Amino acid sequence: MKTPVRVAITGAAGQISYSLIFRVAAGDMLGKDQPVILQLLEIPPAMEALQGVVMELNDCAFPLVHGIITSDDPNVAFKDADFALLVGSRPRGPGMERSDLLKANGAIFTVQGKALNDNASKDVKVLVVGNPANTNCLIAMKNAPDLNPRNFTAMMRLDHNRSMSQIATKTDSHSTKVEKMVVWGNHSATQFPDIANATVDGAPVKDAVDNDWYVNEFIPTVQQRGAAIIKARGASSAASAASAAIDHMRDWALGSDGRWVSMGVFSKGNSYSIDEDLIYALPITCENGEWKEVTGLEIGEFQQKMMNATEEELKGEKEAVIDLI
Ligand code: NAX
Repeated sequence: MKTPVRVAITGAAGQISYSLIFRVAAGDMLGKDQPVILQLLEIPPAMEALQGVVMELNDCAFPLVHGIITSDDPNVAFKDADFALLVGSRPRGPGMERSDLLKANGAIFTVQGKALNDNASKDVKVLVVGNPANTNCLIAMKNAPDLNPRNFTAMMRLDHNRSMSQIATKTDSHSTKVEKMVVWGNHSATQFPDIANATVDGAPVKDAVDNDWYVNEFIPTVQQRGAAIIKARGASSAASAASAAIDHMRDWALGSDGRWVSMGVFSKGNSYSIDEDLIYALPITCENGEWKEVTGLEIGEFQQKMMNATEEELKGEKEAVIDLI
């Protein structure tokens, strides 16, 4: 049996975590042979609800769970963490401007960045899910100067998975047959799901679908999918977001087997002329616990325009929190 690893999850009493924690505990993220110690963070008003989650976790008698720690102190929850999934964040309240939301979350992620810096394993793998995920990730990263910036990533995998599913349905194939999909930029409505390199059953997707569908249906459907789910379900994506977080961390930790995935990563040194001080989603492969940018892709005029738009939004978000980073 392997030595247990420590997995910290924030927003642990929230709806995404209600799917996520149980899948981590079942071994879906790190493998069926990897024991875990769960370190769950919440804010004081949600600690009672979190105790209910812990009771259910205990009732599952998961063989891989070797300990459960709960806390409302990030210094406790991140102690020696090998993995940190930052799910908890402040939702947008009535009348709240986007800049207010950025600032309210900024306050959370400065504290959590410092707590990771001071307490987590130096190799901690951090995934930020809580929105605005890319900018929250940038804030956490900047507040953790002793950790490698490459340890910090933002979740774009839900957008990536949504794209693959839409293509599979359109081409009457299966999502496992879709490869080399890229979602660039911000996890927001400016994200750019790009099929220029994508293949389905080994053949170019752009030959299998018409350009009008791609530009006027596919891209807006993926960009607006979160809103469509809220409209249908009366609540935001939860199980699919948890599943994407599992996919992201599993591939990062255990490798993507040469498959391209989309991850929001620190843009320093990127090969696509993107501003070097953002968390921007790029095409990535993972091997030996490291992520690597897919380089050398040709960027056409339409792609450049779409990539610039999402970059501009990220620059604007960064400006709104500049005093926190
Ligand atoms: P919920 O409101 O159900 O849960 C959030 C939990 O976080 C609450 O229990 C709250 O008490 C806790 N929390 C708030 N501040 C905290 C802090 N400082 N420390 C620890 N816990 C804290 O939201 P849920 O539906 O679970 O969504 C969580 C976040 O994921 C939201 O910001 C949401 O917008 C974001 N999403 C991100 C996605 C992505 O692809 N990156 C997709 C899904 C989701 O929309």
